[in-house]
Amino acid sequence: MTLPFELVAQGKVREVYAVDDDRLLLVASDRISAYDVVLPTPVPDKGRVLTALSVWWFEQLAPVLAEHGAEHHLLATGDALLAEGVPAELAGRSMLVRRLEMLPVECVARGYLSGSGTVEYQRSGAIVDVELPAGLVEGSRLPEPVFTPSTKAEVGEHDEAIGFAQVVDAVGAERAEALRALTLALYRRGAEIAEEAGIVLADTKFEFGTSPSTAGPATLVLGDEVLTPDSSRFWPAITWSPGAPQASFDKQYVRDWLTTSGWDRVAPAPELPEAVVAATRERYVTAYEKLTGRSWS
Ligand code: Q0Z
Repeated sequence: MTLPFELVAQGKVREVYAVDDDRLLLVASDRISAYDVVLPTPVPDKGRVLTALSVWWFEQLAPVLAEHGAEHHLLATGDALLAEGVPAELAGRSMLVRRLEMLPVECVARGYLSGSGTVEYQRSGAIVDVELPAGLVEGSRLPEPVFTPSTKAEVGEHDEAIGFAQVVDAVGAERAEALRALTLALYRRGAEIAEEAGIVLADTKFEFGTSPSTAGPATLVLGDEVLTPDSSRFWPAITWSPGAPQASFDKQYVRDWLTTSGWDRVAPAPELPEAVVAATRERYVTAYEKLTGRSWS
């Protein structure tokens, strides 16, 4: 699909276009990645479901943002974008957002130990400068959610965990404190809502910016996508069992099939069978329906 806008950033599964000086269009595709590789088979409706989920979360999190004197970047989505020249085929998986000056840190919150957090913990008993109690295992719930920021890696690289002092160096002490407090407050509210829906929100990554147009002291603005399975770890609460890697809410069928396929995890990945695609699509729809209490269609 060619858009009447300039492409300004491209991720593995989504793109950013410039609409004008003040606004961007974030377009989510139906592409899916597994083991860091984009698969050749799209998952129908993934882009629309994740966009709808992000939009819903922006609404849910608005009170938390307001308590902290912060805002979000979402301006419009769906059919409202047709008037801006967004083609109908893309409107449902697009968000029109305020163009921000993005802060150069990934704001990660973890309520459970997993992945690179577990690796760091096993090595040092901490995640960089955040000390954790002894005896935790992959999948453990942490006594309190923790702020474990990371650098923004270049495409193809992995984000690297940084200490709070590096956040201070990057954005200043006052803003670093505000980012930590806001990240943890947003995570706590998100995890509470997810828990009520039978989903463990193990961890998530937020990106913040500041708005060049906001008058007075710079306001923190929540950007990017929020609390989707692509920016977070979602686990089914019913199978949560610390001590081994947890089943992924959305990608478990894909990972299981790729493992049994004998693929060596070096690109290119094989095409997914229809049944795996259908089951995975269903998982995205189920996550949307459980969280929002709305029917997908
Ligand atoms: C976010 C990203 C994606 C690749 C740019 N409101 C904003 N203002 C300025 N910049 C951004 C945003 Cl959201 C911005 N990214 C991350 C998103 C594909 C990279 F969809 N890049």
